[in-house]
Amino acid sequence: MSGKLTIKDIFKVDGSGVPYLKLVIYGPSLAGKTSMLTVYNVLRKVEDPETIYSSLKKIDDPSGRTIFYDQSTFELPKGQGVSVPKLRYQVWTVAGQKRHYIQRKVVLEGADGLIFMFDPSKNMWDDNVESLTELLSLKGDTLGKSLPFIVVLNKIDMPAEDRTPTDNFLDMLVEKKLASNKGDAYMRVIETSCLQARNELMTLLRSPDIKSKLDDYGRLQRGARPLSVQKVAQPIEQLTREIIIQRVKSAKPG
Ligand SMILES: Nc1nc2c(ncn2[C@@H]2O[C@H](COP(=O)(O)OP(=O)(O)O)[C@@H](O)[C@H]2O)c(=O)[nH]1
Ligand SMILES: [Mg+2]
Repeated sequence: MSGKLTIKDIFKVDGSGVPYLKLVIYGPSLAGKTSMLTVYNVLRKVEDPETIYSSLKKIDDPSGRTIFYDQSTFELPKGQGVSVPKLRYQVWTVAGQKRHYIQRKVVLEGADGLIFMFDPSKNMWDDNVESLTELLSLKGDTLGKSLPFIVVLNKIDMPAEDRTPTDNFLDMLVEKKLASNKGDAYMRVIETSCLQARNELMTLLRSPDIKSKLDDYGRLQRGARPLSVQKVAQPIEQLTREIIIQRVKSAKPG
């Protein structure tokens, strides 16, 4: 390759010729993957509806369990310090139940980045191990290397006595060679409560002084995100940034 690089040399393009990234949220059933994407969708809708290219599509059963995936596509908001003309990021979740292995494999295809979500509920330990082991068997060599990877520990709202301590998850990441030591593992982990985020976002939107949090166009200002909501948005936004930085760096000649 010679001459000037264009954005299309760096990213894949979708059906309409626009560069895009594919992010996949992986993890055991009931960890909160659908909840994370749902909260993020609502957040984008109230902060900047123009950044939603396609709104949330859920393929689930009547009880709300994902049977194939959830999917939504966003566009980077303008003027956030990202010097790419137009970039979409697709976010997918997998169906966590064991019997949906083939569906997970299909959803994983072409992923540019991965979010792995742990469920700290005590009875979920084996499911967490099994799901991470499965992901490693599918993407092992690349995870955290050529394939950017973020770990989410959800449900931190649960009482400590019902949860597996964070430390055990850090140990698991070291054991699985996804981190060189506990400190390194901790750097990759974001603790969230999708439940709390959803509740706090709804409460905020219904609060009597909501007008003071909106800009001139009626959009919720970014600084008004409750911390729990920021934590839920962080994995998706940080991963998107990491992928862009990695791609741009590795595309630079020399
Ligand atoms: N306590 C608690 N429950 C949660 C949280 N996130 C999701 N849930 C609940 O966990 C269940 C499964 O959530 P869902 O998003 O469908 O999980 P998925 O199977 O990973 O997509 C639902 O009943 C959610 O309300 C959380 O942060 N804390
Ligand atoms: Mg789901």
